[in-house]
Amino acid sequence: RLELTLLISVLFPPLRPVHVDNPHLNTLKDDVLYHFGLGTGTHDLPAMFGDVKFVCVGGSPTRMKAFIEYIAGVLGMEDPKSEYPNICAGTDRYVMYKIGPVLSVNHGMGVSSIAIMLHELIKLLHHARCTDVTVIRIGTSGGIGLEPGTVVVTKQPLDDTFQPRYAQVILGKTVVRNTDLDQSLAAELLQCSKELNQFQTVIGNTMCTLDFYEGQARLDGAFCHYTEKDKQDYLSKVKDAEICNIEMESTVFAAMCKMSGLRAAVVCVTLLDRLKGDQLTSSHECLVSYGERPQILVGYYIKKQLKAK
Ligand code: R2B
Ligand code: URA
Repeated sequence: RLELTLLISVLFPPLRPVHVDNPHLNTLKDDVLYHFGLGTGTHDLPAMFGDVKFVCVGGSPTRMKAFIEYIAGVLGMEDPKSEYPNICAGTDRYVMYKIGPVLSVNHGMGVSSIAIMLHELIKLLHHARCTDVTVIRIGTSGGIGLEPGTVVVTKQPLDDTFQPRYAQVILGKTVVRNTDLDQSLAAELLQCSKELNQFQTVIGNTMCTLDFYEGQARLDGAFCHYTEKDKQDYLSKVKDAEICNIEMESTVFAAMCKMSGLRAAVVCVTLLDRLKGDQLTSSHECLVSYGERPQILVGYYIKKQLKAK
């Protein structure tokens, strides 16, 4: 009997819903997703989004539009008119595109911007009754001792004191949340990069900061009250913490995906080596082509997953 139960659970794994954990939502007649320009009273969310299985998020609106066009090609689902309407056209805060089971959303820069987007994204997926959703952040970052253009799959997001946590003040008290990501998903992405064999990919810790300049030990902001040596000492500690790259969203991204039961990963390309400098001096074309690497890796992963079904 036990064997039969096991067999059934392997053949028909239970569907994983998207959790919201907020009793107050039940008291709302309609839920307005203000920054998306969507809502349960105005849009049929299950019809619009019920089939979503992969959500890719990234900072820039242009990159997330380019991603949906790229993924349409990878999956052979190009629109003959090549038109991919922005689902969030009713607002200019975020953009959202969909092709088949793939949703592409931008999140702006920094933890506060991505947190607002994720509250509404998680509610959207919940209202749409989506199941078994994987969310991947495809982004850019500063590398630590890596050749620019290297892709980093995050093992553990750390805060700027190298702790695996996301701390937020709620009702005047600091609430600390865990930043664990899905390790099997990270391993699958690394395996995909080996199969692709197009660019260097590593797995390592990612440090998330609140600022691009002083928060990332840069010497080129409007203010800087430390020396070059102070900066190098700090970056040596960053390296000792096995941090491969620095960006600005991974901790809250991991924390919120974990709380809602979403399988999540962070895949960021490094645009420069922070041990060698602060300014982004590579050409625009070079930076754009680096920015395509996480898209290529995640596109390959999604195609592989859909083929296996
Ligand atoms: C990476 O790049 C942006 C800053 O330039 C920020 O959103 C991040 O995490
Ligand atoms: N994004 C960051 O947050 N830091 C960098 O150095 C580059 C991109």
